[in-house]
Amino acid sequence: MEDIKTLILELHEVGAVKFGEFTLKSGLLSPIYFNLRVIISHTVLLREVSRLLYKHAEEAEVKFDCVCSDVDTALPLATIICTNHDHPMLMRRKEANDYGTKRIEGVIKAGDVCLIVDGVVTSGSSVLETARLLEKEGLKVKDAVVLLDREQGGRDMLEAEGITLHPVFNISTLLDVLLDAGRIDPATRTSVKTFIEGNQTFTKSPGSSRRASKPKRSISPEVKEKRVCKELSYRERAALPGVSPMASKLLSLMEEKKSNLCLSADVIESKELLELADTLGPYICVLKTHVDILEDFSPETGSRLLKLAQKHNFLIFEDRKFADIGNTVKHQYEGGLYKISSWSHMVNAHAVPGPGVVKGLQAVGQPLGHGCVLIAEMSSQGSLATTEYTQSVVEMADDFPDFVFGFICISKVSCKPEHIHMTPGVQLQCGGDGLGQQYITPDDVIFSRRSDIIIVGRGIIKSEDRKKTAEEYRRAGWEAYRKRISTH
Ligand code: S5P
Repeated sequence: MEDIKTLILELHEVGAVKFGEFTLKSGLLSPIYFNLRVIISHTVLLREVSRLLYKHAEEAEVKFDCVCSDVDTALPLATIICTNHDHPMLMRRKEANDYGTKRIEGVIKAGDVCLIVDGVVTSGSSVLETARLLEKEGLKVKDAVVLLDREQGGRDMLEAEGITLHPVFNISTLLDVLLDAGRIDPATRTSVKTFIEGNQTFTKSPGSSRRASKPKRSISPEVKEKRVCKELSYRERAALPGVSPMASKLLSLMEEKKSNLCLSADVIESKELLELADTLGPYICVLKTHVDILEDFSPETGSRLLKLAQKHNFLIFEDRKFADIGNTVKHQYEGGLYKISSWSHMVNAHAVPGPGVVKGLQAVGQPLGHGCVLIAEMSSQGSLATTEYTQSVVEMADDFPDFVFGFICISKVSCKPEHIHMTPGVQLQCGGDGLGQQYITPDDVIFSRRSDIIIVGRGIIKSEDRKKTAEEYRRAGWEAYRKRISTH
């Protein structure tokens, strides 16, 4: 324990843990922030963290043949462990390499047991994703050793998936040590604890675990209330007093059709687009178009699409990604060749130009009962829409509550139940397309990342049986939603 106390104080000293107000990747404001990357500049500390990680795995009698880490903070730690103790190493890329979809580097020996090494665990989804990729290659994963467990549900989630998490220390220990040493005051400790308890990512359902469950910590009524509010059903959210007409309509039809699937109908002929709308209409809540890739668009395409939307009860979303000054987008939305506002129920916009872009769109769309989602994050590799930008987009939405009803994002970015989160870059298998697109699974999107709608294009369009595949995606998205509602 003395080792761990000293380590925590040193991590605090070098700025690997900070207190204040920080916007997380998810858009949430957090009173604590970890940046383990700084330790690579402190060689003694780097060695010490590696030593404790290894010692911890040894004490837990973890048996393994090789070690794997992400190409990130944990990579130098895993490298030190492997070179000191002669273990072969693997590493997981975040994205597929340039030539294909390979994401695990190193010599893979099918059947070997692999220990995952990581820095900080929150929901556990990153460890789980690495484990799944290793398992796809024929390796077995039973344990993960990490420096810090944020105690937000990652340990239980991984346990339910058959992986034991071995954290060197958890956030409660960290807070106690820093408080005892006079580095933080009691109010800071309380605010971090409240944040952690109010932002749990997983609650164990009875029988979901392969191992014995540890008792749940008690939660204050206030926090419990907040948590219940966060996980309202689509139906309940549709009836909230502050919800916009578009969000209310969409949430109601999602519940009615038991579908949180948006089809991205990226085809180049109107005939195929209309066929898709007619055959897959029953499985989807939204049909997303890119009207400017159609080679033969005519006003009739728009009006026929609208009739099909009525027939099958879905909404049309023109993915125009408006990104200009208000006056220009106003013309682009209602005029030109496509007259988007005459047939599309919703559109999206980048927030880069500032609120004027939304004002321009709102002037056209709101009188027609239409709505808009803002692009808070993108699924593509190297996207610049992160952290502070994402947070500013979420704030901008608050200024247009009757028109902006949600976000394009990769994880839930707003705590308001009136906001709908729509996530692209979804396929049943993780991977990429060689042009920067990055895919995550429906379960990851809806359950772990708590988004509301999966946007699926080529996963369905390029399949041999589009109807069967659309139903598979519908079911996967809906089951993930049911699981989320019943466990959070
Ligand atoms: O960040 C984004 C935002 C969008 S709207 N990433 C995306 O991929 N999209 C759109 O979603 C993209 O333009 C395409 O129409 C769809 C994804 O298609 P898929 O074939 O990769 O599933």
